[in-house]
Amino acid sequence: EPVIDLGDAGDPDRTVEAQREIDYEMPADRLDEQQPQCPFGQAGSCCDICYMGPCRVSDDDQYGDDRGVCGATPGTVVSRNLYREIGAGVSSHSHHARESVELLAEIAEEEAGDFEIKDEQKLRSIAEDIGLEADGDVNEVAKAVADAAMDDFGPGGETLNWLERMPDSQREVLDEQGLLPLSSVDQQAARALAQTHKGNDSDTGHILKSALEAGVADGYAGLTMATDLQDVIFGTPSPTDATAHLGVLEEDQVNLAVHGHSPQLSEMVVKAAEELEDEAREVGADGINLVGICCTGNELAERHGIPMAAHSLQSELAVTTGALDAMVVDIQCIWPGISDLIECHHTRLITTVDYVRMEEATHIPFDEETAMEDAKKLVREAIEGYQDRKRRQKYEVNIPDRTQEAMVGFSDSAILGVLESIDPENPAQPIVDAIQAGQLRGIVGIVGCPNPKMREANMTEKLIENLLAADVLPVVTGCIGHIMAQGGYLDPDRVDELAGDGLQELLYTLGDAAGLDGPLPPVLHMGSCVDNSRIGNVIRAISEGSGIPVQDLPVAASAPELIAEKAVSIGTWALALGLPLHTAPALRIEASEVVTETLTEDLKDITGGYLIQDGTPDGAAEQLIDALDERRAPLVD
Ligand code: BF8
Repeated sequence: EPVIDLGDAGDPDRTVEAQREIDYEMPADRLDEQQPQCPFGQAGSCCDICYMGPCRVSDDDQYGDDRGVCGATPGTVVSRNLYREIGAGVSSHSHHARESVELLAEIAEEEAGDFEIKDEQKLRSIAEDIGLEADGDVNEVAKAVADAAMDDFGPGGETLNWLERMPDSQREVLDEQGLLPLSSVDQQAARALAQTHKGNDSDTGHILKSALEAGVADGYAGLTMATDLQDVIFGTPSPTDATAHLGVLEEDQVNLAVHGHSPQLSEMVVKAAEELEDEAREVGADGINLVGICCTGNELAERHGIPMAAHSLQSELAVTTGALDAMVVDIQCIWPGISDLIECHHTRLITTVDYVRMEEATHIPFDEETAMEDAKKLVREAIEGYQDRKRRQKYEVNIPDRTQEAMVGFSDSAILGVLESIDPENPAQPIVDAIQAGQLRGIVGIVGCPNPKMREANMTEKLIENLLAADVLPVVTGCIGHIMAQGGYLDPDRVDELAGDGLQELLYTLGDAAGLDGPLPPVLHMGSCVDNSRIGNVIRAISEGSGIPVQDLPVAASAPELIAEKAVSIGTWALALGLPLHTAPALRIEASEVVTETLTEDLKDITGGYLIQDGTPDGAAEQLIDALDERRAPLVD
């Protein structure tokens, strides 16, 4: 009997239940131990930015008094807390983007011998889009693009160069509203801390305005820049098949998981694993089984069809299988709990980035100049880990018998390519036609994380089933991509069962145009969390191709199992882009009536976007569908 009982393919996700059933302390156990969680924190009313506090400041007596010791109002405290979350998100994403910028600059100078430019066409189209010379020597174009990108981290011009990647109509809206971000994304991130320091900005509206600007900066000098340059260097994904769930681990192979977010590292590990296959065989393994966890899993699946072993909430479960010989991590979403498990498992945990260390991990720096050499060290750790496992036979190997096939890799260019094959003149037209014909009620980008608070109720799956039945097309990224893959929602064979009649017709038409033997899958996997930019690019193409401003399109966003500060900044970008945004759990704004009113109502007249909070799949689906219907009605009349 497997210790980790994840049920059979097609069953609801049992991640949380399975965690409770095994002996090690898991996220689900720790969540239980944390109950009841602090209501002041959840309402956003806790202010701990100075040592006269912590204060509890709220419009509602239940969550605190009406002023902090310094006189801060609930609006000040709540907006400041929110802005700090967004600041952390923009810092993370822009830092991620910057690594790709530096790598592209090195490639252009021929100083990164293990890397090359894979998608020259994309490089040239980005150059053209941001107003650079797009013809000529590829290295010169790459250098100009890298310089323009790096400019977005320095003093720069009036605003970010990467804002050219934004839909025109919405950039104008933001410009009119004075909501364009600062010219340096680093400055934008630093300002989130400076502005919210004790005794600086206490004007709630002004703080929220800055928070929105930070969200825009994240969307372009974070997400979009990262995806853009990653595609240039590693190739732009196209639809491909991948297998998901922990059952992808193989008892008789060297199991190596790459976990984090940087394709720089994972792509080099792919090559190193291929090269060292013989070394693995020499020690008796049947080969090297490279698998991906969380967003790295999405990146590797969309470009190579590499198995998607686990989302971030399952990363500890992956270790407890006893089959994982090494887990190599880079940045973001690496749960510290993994470190505890390493003490009693043979798995080698290896950190690679200077600012991400873990107590039980070995640190092997990954450097772009010595990339292949470093990647080989990482793979050899896994091979040694495998030998430990076979030598000691101390821990039982329990690989859950659960895998699921998935079609992944619907990049923006793949989707637009399919639409272009239907209407070469205007790829937006087939979508507008489908909306007007009632086949398509709208599109919802469902993004983000697997939160144990919502996971047990299968929040994402149920929300998505509701949307599909109502002819709404869900497009997904991040760990939601894993949830969908594991649940069989990325399987074209399930279109008839899951999608409403109109959406079925559309998916068959699109599948035909894509040259598939059947429909597109009911849910489109668009990549990692930075690949939310792909959703932004599709929205831009539809808006500019149809002449319909973004805020009038039946398009919305949802983070149904929000965890990370990064997800909050992505959501803020969606609000600035003019989209209705749903989150669950609710953003921490309840303690301030002004902030709640601004984000759920007033923002409609500023950016066109607004916030929807609902913790139930039925309620969330209903509100999202209402939001889409409201936008669709004028287009259909
Ligand atoms: O950036 S979905 S848990 S892995 S934050 Fe993290 Fe959330 Fe997963 Fe990717 Ni995104």
